[in-house]
Amino acid sequence: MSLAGRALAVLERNDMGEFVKPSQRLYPWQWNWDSAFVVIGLAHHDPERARLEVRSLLRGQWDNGMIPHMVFHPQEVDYRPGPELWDSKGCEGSPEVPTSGLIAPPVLAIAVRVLHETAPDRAFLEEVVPRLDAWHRWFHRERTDADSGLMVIFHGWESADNAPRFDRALARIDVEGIESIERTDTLQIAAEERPSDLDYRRYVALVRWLRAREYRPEPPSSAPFAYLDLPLNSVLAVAEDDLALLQEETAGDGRRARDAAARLRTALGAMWDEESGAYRERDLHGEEGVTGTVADLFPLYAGVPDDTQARRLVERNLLAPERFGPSATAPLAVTTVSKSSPDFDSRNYWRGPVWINVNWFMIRGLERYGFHAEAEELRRLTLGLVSRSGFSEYYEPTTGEPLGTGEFSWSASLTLDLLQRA
Ligand code: 2M8
Repeated sequence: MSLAGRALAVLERNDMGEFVKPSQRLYPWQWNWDSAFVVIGLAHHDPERARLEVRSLLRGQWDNGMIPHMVFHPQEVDYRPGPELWDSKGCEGSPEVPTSGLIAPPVLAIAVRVLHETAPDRAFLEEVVPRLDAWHRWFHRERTDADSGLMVIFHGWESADNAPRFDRALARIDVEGIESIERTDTLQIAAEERPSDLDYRRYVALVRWLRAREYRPEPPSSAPFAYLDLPLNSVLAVAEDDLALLQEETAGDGRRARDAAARLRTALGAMWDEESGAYRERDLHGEEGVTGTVADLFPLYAGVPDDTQARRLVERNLLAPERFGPSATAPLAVTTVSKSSPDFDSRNYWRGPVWINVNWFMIRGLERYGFHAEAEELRRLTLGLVSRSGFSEYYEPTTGEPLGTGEFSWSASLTLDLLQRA
């Protein structure tokens, strides 16, 4: 079967009717950015199904505009922690369907733009664009850090779970009185490829603290974990551009979204670190610094660096063999943590392995700056990896061994998009 055929078969198997779950057993609910990635792949093959995916995710939207990172459509599944941890029903403005109270990088408007470009449908746009606008406005209202102008995240689950850049912020979280929860992930996946039990106790402690405030700590910097995350802010900048375009297509006014994108770019630009040739992140209760993780490179995707900075970022970091790029001993890229970092772990989740969504963002960033040969090389490497190792959740960078769960929807779906770019 062709690679596209195999990718579509994964999406079909994971299709629950109204939403595509990220994988068969490990992730049985609807996850926010996973669904957006699914829309990007399906846009090329089954736009009507892609529209249904957007609509079912929007069923989880709160009155205040938030689209949470998990939507618990009714079904009997064995997944912990599930809806009981979040207790969304008791929160003002929560929707009919139970949801989480956290968010994910807002890829949805980016996905709707791809869908619009492959299969325009004006009535659909008129239905969803105001909902996307409410979602983006929510960010600026609820999550802006007054000093930097960047959005704050309250939990690793809002970006890259157990990435080493969150270690210090997480270590501060008090787990007194928080029991170890019965996890379902480590029944399926080797413990050394997943976050630790202590991480999970901290995750739960944070959710309890946030739930006590209906997930709206005021100001955002008062949250125990308050972090200026570069991937989320970069994705939001691009999503605002894409929303502006969609608003203009529907005879709306794209000015708010365009201004927001420009403000985010300026704020991201201020995080440039000339010495490392990458961007700094900031823990609002800790230090500012280059983290040695792929997060430091995300502003490339959003078009933040000038051309000189972009070249430096690509040469010194993204494609540098000793850092994130392919090397003789670790030919698979992009690693999620620099191979020169003491925190690099080739097998553990967001602590080093290669992820297909990260490669997709980096390919788009390279294309944006005219690094066409480099983008093409990374695209080929990524397609070669999924051809050989299947649509896994993540991959070991020295061997390409598939890690985490298999038959992972976003790896399949983004493959479909990468195949379109030949
Ligand atoms: C992972 O997150 C879940 C919790 O939400 C987990 O660790 O079990 C992350 O990779 C997240 O980014 C992703 O959306 C989710 C489903 O694929 O899994």
